[in-house]
Amino acid sequence: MDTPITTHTGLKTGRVFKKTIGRYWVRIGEETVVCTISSKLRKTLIYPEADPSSRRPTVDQVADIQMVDPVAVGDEVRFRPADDETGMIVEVLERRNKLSRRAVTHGREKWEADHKVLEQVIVTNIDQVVAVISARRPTPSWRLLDRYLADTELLELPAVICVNKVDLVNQEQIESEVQVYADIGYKLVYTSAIEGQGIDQLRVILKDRTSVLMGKSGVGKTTILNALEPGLGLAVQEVSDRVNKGRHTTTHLEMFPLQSGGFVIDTPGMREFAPWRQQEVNPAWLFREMRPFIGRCKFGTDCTHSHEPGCAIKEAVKSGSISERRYDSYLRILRSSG
Ligand SMILES: Nc1nc2c(ncn2[C@@H]2O[C@H](COP(=O)(O)OP(=O)(O)O)[C@@H](O)[C@H]2O)c(=O)[nH]1
Ligand SMILES: [Mg+2]
Ligand SMILES: [Zn+2]
Repeated sequence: MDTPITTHTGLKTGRVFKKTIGRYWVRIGEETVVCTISSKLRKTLIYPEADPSSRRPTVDQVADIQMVDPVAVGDEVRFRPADDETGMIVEVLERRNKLSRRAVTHGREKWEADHKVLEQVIVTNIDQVVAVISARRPTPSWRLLDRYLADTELLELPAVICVNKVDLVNQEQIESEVQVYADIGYKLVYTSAIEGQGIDQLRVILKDRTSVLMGKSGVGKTTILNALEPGLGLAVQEVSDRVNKGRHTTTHLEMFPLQSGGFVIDTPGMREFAPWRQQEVNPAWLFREMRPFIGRCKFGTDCTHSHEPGCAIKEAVKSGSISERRYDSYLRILRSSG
């Protein structure tokens, strides 16, 4: 990212919103420029952790370029425009954040051992996560929602919970079920993608931001996008069909520009994307209502809040100030990250 560029004259800055192997669609204002990347950028960034003197790229490594592509969807890039709506990316600007997962290695153990674990960047420079659940059909999976929220806390991003299909339920009832999330400070929006309720409110939330939609299949993400902007959901559907067939799946995720400004990214098939370096974070920190209690247990910061005596978090669960359902989700995440 700190590659010095000889001259910035004639360079433009835009946002990568879509890519295939070796081609990048860059949005600049209302325009789209299809770019390649400079070989210098490619060489600089493919092996970021490697000691440059210790190895030379082999054919095998080059074949895996798409896994460690230096340019990700969401990146702000500087490119040199040609005169025919194409260009060449010469620099990736510093990323504000990124949604990553551990890369699939396709059984190339030797390669993996050489490089330790590879990070597969899915999308960068995100402003918020919209966790979509449906009030019914399918009934809400609180555990999954809590996982999305924990993943979002890991990214230090704001999360909005979108409760869709409210036309199928008594709204008071679903509101009381999700009240716990409002109590701990998450923003909630109730929508019916079919009847149009809440869609204007959601549009305001998405405007001028880069939003990642998370939610299991069937909750209505595609329908919501269609309600926001006719045709958008359709485009997303095509991408997810492609994604489900592809081998290097998630690298092909696409950000969709919204007419009112901003981008939205659907994440089909990403129920558990095993966020990068989750193990280094104290899982209790990812449950925002637990934060005030961290360090107050008998065993201080060594407490895992699971079996230890004198645990401030378990006491808070007992007294009702932390929801049992949330605590249960915490235990699951604790065990899976152990
Ligand atoms: N009743 C009702 N059905 C909805 C609503 N939103 C989506 N659906 C239906 O739920 C099903 C799944 O929707 P889809 O958008 O494909 O979900 P996705 O997998 O999250 O993209 C479809 O049959 C939709 O018509 C809604 O607000 N109310
Ligand atoms: Mg869909
Ligand atoms: Zn504890």
